[in-house]
Amino acid sequence: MANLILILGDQLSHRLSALEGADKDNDLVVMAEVHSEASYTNHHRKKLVFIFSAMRHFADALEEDGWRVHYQRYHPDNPAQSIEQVIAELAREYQPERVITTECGEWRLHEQISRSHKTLGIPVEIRPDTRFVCNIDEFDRWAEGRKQLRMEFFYREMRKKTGLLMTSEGQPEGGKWNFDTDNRKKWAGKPPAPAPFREEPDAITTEVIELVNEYFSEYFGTTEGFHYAVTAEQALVALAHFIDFALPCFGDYQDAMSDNEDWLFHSILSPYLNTGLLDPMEVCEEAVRAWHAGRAPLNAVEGFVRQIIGWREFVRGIYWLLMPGYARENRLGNSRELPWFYWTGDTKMRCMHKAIDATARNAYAHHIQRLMVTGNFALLAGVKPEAICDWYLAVYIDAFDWVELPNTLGMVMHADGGYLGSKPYAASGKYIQRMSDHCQNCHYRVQDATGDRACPFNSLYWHFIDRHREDFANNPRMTMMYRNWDKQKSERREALRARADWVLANIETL
Ligand code: FAD
Ligand code: DLZ
Repeated sequence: MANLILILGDQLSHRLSALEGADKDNDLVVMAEVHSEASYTNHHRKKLVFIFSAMRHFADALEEDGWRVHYQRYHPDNPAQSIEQVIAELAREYQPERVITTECGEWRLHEQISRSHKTLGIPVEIRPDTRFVCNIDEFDRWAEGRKQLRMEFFYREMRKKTGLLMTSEGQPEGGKWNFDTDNRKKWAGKPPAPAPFREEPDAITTEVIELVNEYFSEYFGTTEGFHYAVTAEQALVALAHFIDFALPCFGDYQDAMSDNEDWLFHSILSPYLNTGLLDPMEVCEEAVRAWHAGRAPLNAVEGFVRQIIGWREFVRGIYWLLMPGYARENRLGNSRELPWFYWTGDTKMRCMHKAIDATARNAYAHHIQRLMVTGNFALLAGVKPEAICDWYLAVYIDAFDWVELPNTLGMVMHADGGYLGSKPYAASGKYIQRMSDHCQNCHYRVQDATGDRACPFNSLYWHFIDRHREDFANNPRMTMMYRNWDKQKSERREALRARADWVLANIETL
């Protein structure tokens, strides 16, 4: 045999760089469901079902395409419990010339794979991941020498590079790079939000659901109602579903939240993009085609394209630029443990309950719930970055370290000092009231900041501003907040501090 080709659970693409130029007759593709990957965090059970089922479908597709595949199914008694052990066993058995793989999406595993040639005694070739628009070296070059890294400027480069939404004169379509100011409408039930795309479990997925129920019964969430796509063909139908039914309103209601709609007008494509079932360029090109055909407005299509070639690529660049030190950042000095209700949803704060409950049922919550509800609360309460990062890594079907960490540690927790935003996304209950209908059904009163029933976000917001004066008072984008805080009467400030202290001391009872 010539080579072992290692394909990881989030590398399910026939165009994967590790497969380029490979020899179907002599090389052996290796895929493995292993305990070490399934247990490094309290993965949502739907995430485990999704990954294992998509891996099994992909292995079958490779075999149909003529590849030789060694596939290890999960069992707690398998002798090889990690990727390294699986490769070591096969290397002993087949004596290949080398191992070929594609850059992986986690520093932890990247370290293991890059060191493995020492124990294996054969070369391990790690190829660039060409599924991204911007490769790691290109991002490093873009970042070099810049005082500040701002997504907006990076995004413009990616628009020019890809030609997406660019005129033939090299200008942005519609005369503007960014239509975000049009994208902040509250949603009041109309137009109705489309039902999400559903793929009913086939025999492979059903078998995996049984496996996860048997061996991962203690893990977060539920396998019930699993409806995600698990093949590239199904993911393309999910993309078409989004373009037809949700994209036209994606922009308008991008920041909205609802008490009774889990998905609103979001695409629910991140699981497929992150595992290779969909290609980011094909997704963006399909959205742009919809705009050309008059099926979706420019503010929606530009907003959607920006999330993918802007934010998604930017956070990956930041991750590989700053790891491994990045994961240890805690510039705001937080020390609080994660409140237990993040795992149970058992809280009287309606917005938090709704976001966590949707997360437990679906392994999904949309961006504004992640950023402005569960994230905002953790920021205001001063939760330790590593604790909240581990929660986000566990509970979402689309969570992989390269994308989860910068979003949580950077965008939400501002623990990196501001790569993902020039000011923290801290907000009081007023923001949640403006963008949702949660507050009208809440135990707490959003109009109050002090008193027993006052919305906890309100006093916590001022507590955050107050306790981080040294960190933010000189930030021009925060001047107004400090002015507002300082001009309140001292008795009012004391009452707000006292309420926040009570909230923090009794956080588990909220
Ligand atoms: P849509 O709203 O339909 O957006 C379209 C696509 O844009 C997404 O599928 C995604 O690929 C991309 N995108 C949008 N925003 C971002 C972003 N900030 N960073 C990277 N890509 C983005 N996204 C993940 O894919 N995995 C994660 O583990 C993850 N963790 C997050 C943690 C926190 C605290 C926050 C605030 C955001 C996180 N995000 C993560 C980003 C974003 O919330 C999800 O990509 C999005 O909610 C996925 O749902 P969707 O496909 O319906 O997205
Ligand atoms: C997330 C995950 C899980 C749950 N299980 C596996 C697995 O059994 N085998 C595998 O190859 N990959 C798995 N993954 C994905 C990896 O943990 C890791 O996040 C990515 O491969 C990083 O690129």
